[in-house]
Amino acid sequence: MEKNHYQGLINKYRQYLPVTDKTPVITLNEGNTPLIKADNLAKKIGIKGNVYLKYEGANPTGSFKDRGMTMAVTKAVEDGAKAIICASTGNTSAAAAAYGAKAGVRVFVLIPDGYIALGKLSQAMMYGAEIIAIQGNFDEALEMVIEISKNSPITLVNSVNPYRIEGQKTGAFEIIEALGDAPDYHFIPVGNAGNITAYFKGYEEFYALKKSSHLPKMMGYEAQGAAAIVRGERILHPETIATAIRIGNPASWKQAERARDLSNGTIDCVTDDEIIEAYKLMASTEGILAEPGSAASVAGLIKAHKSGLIKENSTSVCILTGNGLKDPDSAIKYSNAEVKKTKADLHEILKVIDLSEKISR
Ligand code: AN7
Repeated sequence: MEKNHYQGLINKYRQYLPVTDKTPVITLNEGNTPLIKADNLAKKIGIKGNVYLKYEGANPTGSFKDRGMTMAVTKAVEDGAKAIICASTGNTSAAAAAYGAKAGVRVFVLIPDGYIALGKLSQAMMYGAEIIAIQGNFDEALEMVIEISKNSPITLVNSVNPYRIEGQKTGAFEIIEALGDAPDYHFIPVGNAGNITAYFKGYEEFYALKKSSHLPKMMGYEAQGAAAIVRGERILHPETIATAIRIGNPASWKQAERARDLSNGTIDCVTDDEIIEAYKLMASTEGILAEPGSAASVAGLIKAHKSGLIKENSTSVCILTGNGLKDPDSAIKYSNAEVKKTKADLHEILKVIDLSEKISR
């Protein structure tokens, strides 16, 4: 194969990952996602500094989960697994289903019935996963798949599987390589807290290798109705419009607190209204549609800026964890757009196109 042909994050970062030359790499060429300078957004928020958006929606199944899943499925196959299982608010199930299809193993996914975005469900169905929708939430589904994987020959591929974290830490490597150093602030949504754990591991490893001069402050944001870490207690009935992070008992709770404390960062929460505002602002100012759960990172940036936490001339990176196309229902529900219907008639159409209206920013 062409030497310059990008072949996924395991091949790119194999020296930092637990693989050997004999490991059968299961890849969809994930990773290498765009880091987009968001000057319009920064200006709109009032930030005097650099803001970048890491668009993880550009991964093959449309979310950051692909980074973890390429490693988890690769290692499962290396270890002889014939089946994998996960609990999911949607994106993990889509990624597990896709990498499982590529590997030729059976894939079982447990999802909370009625609480996963349509795009994610359609992906799991098309990739051929065996889908079980439970009358319960993600936390209950996770407890069950942990139990099932303990007692049967099915490999668990949720982020409690350490290979998931290994794959996902490569996001931090890419950011350091793109910027030439770590950013000052790293904004990230927090659900099960695997991703904040993974990014901090990546930042710590490259810092130890002197590829960066400092660690970024890790700024994690839960949804207010699911803010277990912020409130210091398990939330039995988490609620938020951001179904991706509708999680009340984060599995990597302690590791998230460790990342916060060692980096002098924060774990805070944002309301559904703040999430929706950020969701719309990104799309309208930057042309970037990320899903509501991802918008928690930008909502966090706005909140932190309002509290005076962002130093002038600093660099912030927000992780946009999932593609907005995953959740067309939310896009249609929360956009202010009006679809104007007319006859297929030039005069009628020209009446609708009102050139006295200017685009404002
Ligand atoms: C778009 O798919 O937990 O804090 O089962 O889909 O590492 O859990 C998804 C989580 C952020 C939170 N943004 O990441 C699942 C699942 C999006 C997500 C998160 C998720 P973690």
